Amino acid sequence: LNIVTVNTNPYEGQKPGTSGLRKKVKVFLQDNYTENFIQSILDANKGSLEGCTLVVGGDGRYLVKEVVDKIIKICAGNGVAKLLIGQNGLLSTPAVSCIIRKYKTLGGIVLTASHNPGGIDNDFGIKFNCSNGGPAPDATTNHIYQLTTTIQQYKIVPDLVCPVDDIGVQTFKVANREFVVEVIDSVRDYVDYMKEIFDFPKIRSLLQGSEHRKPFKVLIDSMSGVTGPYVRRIFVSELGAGEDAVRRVTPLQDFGGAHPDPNLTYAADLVNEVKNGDYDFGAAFDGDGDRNMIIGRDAFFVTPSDSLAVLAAQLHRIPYFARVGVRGFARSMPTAAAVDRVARKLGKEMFEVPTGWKYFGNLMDAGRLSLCGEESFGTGSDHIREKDGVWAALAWLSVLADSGASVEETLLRHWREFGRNYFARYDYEECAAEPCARMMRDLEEKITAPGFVGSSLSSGDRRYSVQAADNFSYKDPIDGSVATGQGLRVVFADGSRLVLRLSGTGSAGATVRLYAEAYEPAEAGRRRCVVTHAMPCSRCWTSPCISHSCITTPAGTAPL
Ligand code: VG1
Ligand code: CO
Repeated sequence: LNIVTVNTNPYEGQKPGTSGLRKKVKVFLQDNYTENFIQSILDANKGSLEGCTLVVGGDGRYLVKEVVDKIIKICAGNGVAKLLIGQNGLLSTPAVSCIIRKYKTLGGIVLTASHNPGGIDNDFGIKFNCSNGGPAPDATTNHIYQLTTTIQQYKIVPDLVCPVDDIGVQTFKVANREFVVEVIDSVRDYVDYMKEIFDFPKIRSLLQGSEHRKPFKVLIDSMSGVTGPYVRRIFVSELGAGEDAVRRVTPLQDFGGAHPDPNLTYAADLVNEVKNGDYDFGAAFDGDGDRNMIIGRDAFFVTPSDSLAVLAAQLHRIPYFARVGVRGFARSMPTAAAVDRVARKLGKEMFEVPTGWKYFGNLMDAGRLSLCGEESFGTGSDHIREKDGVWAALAWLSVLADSGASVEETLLRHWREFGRNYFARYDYEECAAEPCARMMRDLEEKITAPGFVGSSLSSGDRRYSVQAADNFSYKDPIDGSVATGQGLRVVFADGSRLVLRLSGTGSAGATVRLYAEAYEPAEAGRRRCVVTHAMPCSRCWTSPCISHSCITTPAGTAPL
């Protein structure tokens, strides 16, 4: 087979954002658009390509299979020795990370726009992960971007035919060199790893119940994303949960027309089923399987920031951590600071990084970080270098199996011990970019002007005095790299915060995110009704609470 060099011209705007290059499918369909970006990824790795192995897979959305085919042909044209590809092009984001690490490959290419809708009129994305299994750091993505601005040609083997429907090894001769494509079982390596991390028999007996204990009923929702086969293998085959314990476990190119984002809005179906049915636990995952939502009986909602804090406090219940020990904790800057209180109590190091999982990798590689999370339904640990939805659900089930408590009891106990960080996020999507940028500049000027720090703001009967305000910047403690302009934050004396930033994952226009956090110490409990609270109710996550009449108790919230 021959390598063909094709002349091309650069496209503007191929700059990876928070998590890879995300655009509308139709943008990727332009002549050479996708080829240019793939070639630029490979060029950024020039010098390491010869003899290397790369992992390739995606979340099953529209265009994944076509782009897998392009990647195969362009990798063959650039001296890559071997590709490990998930069957049918399917690999969850955490599975890619797991496989890169297990087989010590040079990296991987993940095809996903995560929780964004799929289909010809919606989104697609391409992300490069490095040899540690994590999303490429800023230096690498900037390098890739630079290359896209000057690209003149790409190399491809147009006649190479390599179907990915069946597991097995295919060998090709490309310009006198051997090129190997191994199509692998999408779930096996990941499931094997989960069985090392968690005590599956213990979770199984929780779910099945015993003479003395009712079965613990779960409902797991894959939202027609890539986790379907993983969920089926783990929850049905391994943990014996039964077919009625899982929903939407067939990956669909358009996610059934839904928005595969596991939160109270887009996973409302699951929330209602758990609320109206006899379930002790519900979980949902996003399109590519790295996000998770956890709810308890009666759809008791666990905020991602609380989920991180609870797991941090109870990591000893998970065999992996009992074995390897617990190092520090971390969260992204907008994530509520509940976990910080756990770190303080346990005497662990605590890191606050910019939004995006790529900022956790160095700390993990340096052995300083065990558990981290983001308010955007991301939770994970140093078992891999991506956030991991299915892992988070298994972590929760491990904690509950060991403690014997329900989800709600677990949260109430946590708040009783640490107090509670109320949290809300508002998203303003597809706004015009220029006025948003101007607003951010104006606001930055206001909050950094002399006199703002030390002033006070009020809401209801509360006064908040401004302790600090800035545009967040982060210096990586391991390699010293600096990320600036990561979001405006106003920090109040009692630890409450307001954060405003522009999203880096949107495929069109600008998205503004406003995050609000207010801390209530445990002893402040009985002071007032959650209905009139500025922050949302723990059960319905709306403010004011519309479906529950809540009062605060020293423990948190309880129905009237
Ligand atoms: C969003 C979230 C961020 C997350 C990122 C990727 O980014 O806020 O916490 O890491 O998505 O998640 P942004 O820049 O739009 O706020 V995923 O599951 O889309 O890979
Ligand atoms: Co995702």
